[in-house]
Amino acid sequence: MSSHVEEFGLFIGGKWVNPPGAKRFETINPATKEPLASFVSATPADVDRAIGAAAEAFPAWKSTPAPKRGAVLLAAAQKLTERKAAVGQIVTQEMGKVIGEGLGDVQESIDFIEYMAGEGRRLFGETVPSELRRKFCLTVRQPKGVVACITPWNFPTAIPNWKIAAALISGNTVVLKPASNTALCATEVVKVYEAAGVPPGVLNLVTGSGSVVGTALVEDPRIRAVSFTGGVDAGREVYVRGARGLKMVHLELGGKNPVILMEDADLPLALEGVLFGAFGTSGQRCTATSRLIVHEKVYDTFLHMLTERLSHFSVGDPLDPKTGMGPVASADQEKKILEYIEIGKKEATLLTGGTKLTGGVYDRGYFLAPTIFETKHGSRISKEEIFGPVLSVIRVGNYDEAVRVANDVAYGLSSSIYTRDVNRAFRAIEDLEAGITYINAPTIGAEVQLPFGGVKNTGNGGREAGTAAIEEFTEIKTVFVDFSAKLQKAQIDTE
Ligand code: UN1
Repeated sequence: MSSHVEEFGLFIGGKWVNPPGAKRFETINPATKEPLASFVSATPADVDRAIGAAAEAFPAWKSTPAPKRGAVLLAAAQKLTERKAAVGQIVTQEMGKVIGEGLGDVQESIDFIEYMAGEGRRLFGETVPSELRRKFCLTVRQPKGVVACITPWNFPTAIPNWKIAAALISGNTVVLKPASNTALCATEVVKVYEAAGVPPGVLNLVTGSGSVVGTALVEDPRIRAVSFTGGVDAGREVYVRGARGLKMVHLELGGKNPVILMEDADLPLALEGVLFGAFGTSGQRCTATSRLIVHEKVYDTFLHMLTERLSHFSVGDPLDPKTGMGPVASADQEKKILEYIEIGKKEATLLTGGTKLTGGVYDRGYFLAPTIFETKHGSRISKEEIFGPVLSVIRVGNYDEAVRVANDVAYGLSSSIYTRDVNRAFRAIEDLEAGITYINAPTIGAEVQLPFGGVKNTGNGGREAGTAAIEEFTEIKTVFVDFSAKLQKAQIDTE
């Protein structure tokens, strides 16, 4: 392991700490395989300290007026705005998404933190009439306590911020466990909150493996809620472990998101959308367009347009603003995607791509060609989440078949239809089994002020972002105020 990279510690109780003798790991730039920075592999004892710090900080943070908590968040949004260019570059260097998307990741963080800062002056409850006289009924929101946020590498600043900002505005204290391969992005995020004046212990960072750090967090009785974004297998494990402790577990898992292209679609518009949806972030979004379901009347024309356009699609240095697609995020990702490509070659027809790119800059990083397969619905590549730049194209004869194919997968995060027929567009909103439906736009690009999440194996029924984020991180307290000065009995005093 090289020793020339900067070494970062854990953030516990408002201090950066380097536990003596700690094991360390490095993150690397997937475009060059150069090491970027070094981090602590936290132990269960470190996790214990971080949860202890969060528990200690909880009462004071809970009793801080929500608008004051909002002011701290607004300061964090401002600090991150000042650092947008630098952090965007770190996102691109550590995760590999092209620089426009790296900056977009940071902007999505800023947008959400600002949005949640405003929630500090809302956090609405309800007032509800009583069945009795001189009795007042209302609900108030209270924080859950110490919450664990376990976050993935594909949106290495945005997803941690979706969770942190919503948890903090609601009055919880947080222990963040980010994906190991984007630990520098997470460290940058935490530094922004530190600079904004978040009190010690309110936000803590523990880096290290899911099996050690994640497990210790999920199993600790002081953790009242776990918010997890990642793969289905890890999510199921978190859910089961959390269930034993009767914790609220919020899961955001996979997707196999379809774009349906009808015979009346605006094809040039759809072409741009499908390319962005399928190959943006090298296909490594939960919302990525991984299936293209095309009406037979426009099938040949559109496939020709797609393959022609891809022949001059630029893959390369993600820091170059002209690059269309960067590397995939890691050696593990590359291996898994190449395995799926081999499966695809056996069960489907490869239209374009299907290889690791070699020569020049490609030899230094994890670069794959944007890949398109023509396949029958039901093949593994048409149903399993690949999380890479691999698009499965499926031919259908009519709208009903398109919807049947779209819905016949285990996931239901995002979905899209391109059509000029307004009736059909509204039918699709009703018919598509997904948490998100786009009309005449690809499956990616959700905005922070709306709920985000999905149905079926995409999650367990919750939503992030929008005001739904507040639901995720608060308990509702129901309050009855009887000002009649006598005992009134609900359901019994009936006149
Ligand atoms: C994800 O891939 O987990 O809608 C999040 C989008 C982004 C967020 C994606 N705003 O594509």
